[in-house]
Amino acid sequence: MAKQYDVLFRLLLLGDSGVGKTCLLCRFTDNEFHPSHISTIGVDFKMKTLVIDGVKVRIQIWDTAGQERYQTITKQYYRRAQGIFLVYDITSERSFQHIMKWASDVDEYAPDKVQKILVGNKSDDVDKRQVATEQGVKLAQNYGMDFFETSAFTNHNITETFTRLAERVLAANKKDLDLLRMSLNDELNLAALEEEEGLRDGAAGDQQKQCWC
Ligand SMILES: Nc1nc2c(ncn2[C@@H]2O[C@H](COP(=O)(O)OP(=O)(O)OP(=O)(O)O)[C@@H](O)[C@H]2O)c(=O)[nH]1
Ligand SMILES: [Mg+2]
Repeated sequence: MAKQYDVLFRLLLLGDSGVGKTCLLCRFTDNEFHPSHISTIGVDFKMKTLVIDGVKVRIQIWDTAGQERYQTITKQYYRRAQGIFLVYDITSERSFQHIMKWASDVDEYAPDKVQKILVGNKSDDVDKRQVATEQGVKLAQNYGMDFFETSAFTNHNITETFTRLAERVLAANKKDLDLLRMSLNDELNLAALEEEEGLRDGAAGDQQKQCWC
């Protein structure tokens, strides 16, 4: 099977319900925007490949539910994340205050090496702004994170934000890249094997399985 990427990273979108996590992801992967809010249930993911410094980076972006009742499920995904978007809504002071809570959950459940980025979404909605850009800048500085204000609606800073986090993750994992490549190969080999077995089983149809021993 031809290798279509060099490395695979898992990124996680976190933040209160309604801040625009799903819209950010849809804009980034499909260049679409949905004006209605349909709360995400549990978790879902989308994939995209970026080329960073000549490395083909496949990113699997997990979109989580901001609603509290799903957070037990969400926390199970922290452990496997290499990068995390902490998203608030610039028109919601409350969602900004809650970033502290999300960040402390990340400290508790995610690997130490996880890379984080702060995102203030809905930058287009200037009339309803409750969180000044400087507040975002300051919070990000306190946490040692990069910071972007974005708009899934106008496509402002979307590619920049996703690319920056992927770059950070790649840099943080540079030393382990060979190991990751190996595990990726394992995954691909396993997938190819499963595919092959599936085909073989399919081809066998109703025939009785033969013993190879
Ligand atoms: N003006 C504006 N509205 C946005 C933007 N991003 C999202 N929205 C709107 O905000 C609402 C919530 O967006 P979602 O992406 O569903 O929010 P979410 O964070 O995924 O919410 P949960 O799945 O419940 O956690 C929707 O009505 C979107 O249309 C943006 O950049 N600008
Ligand atoms: Mg959602």
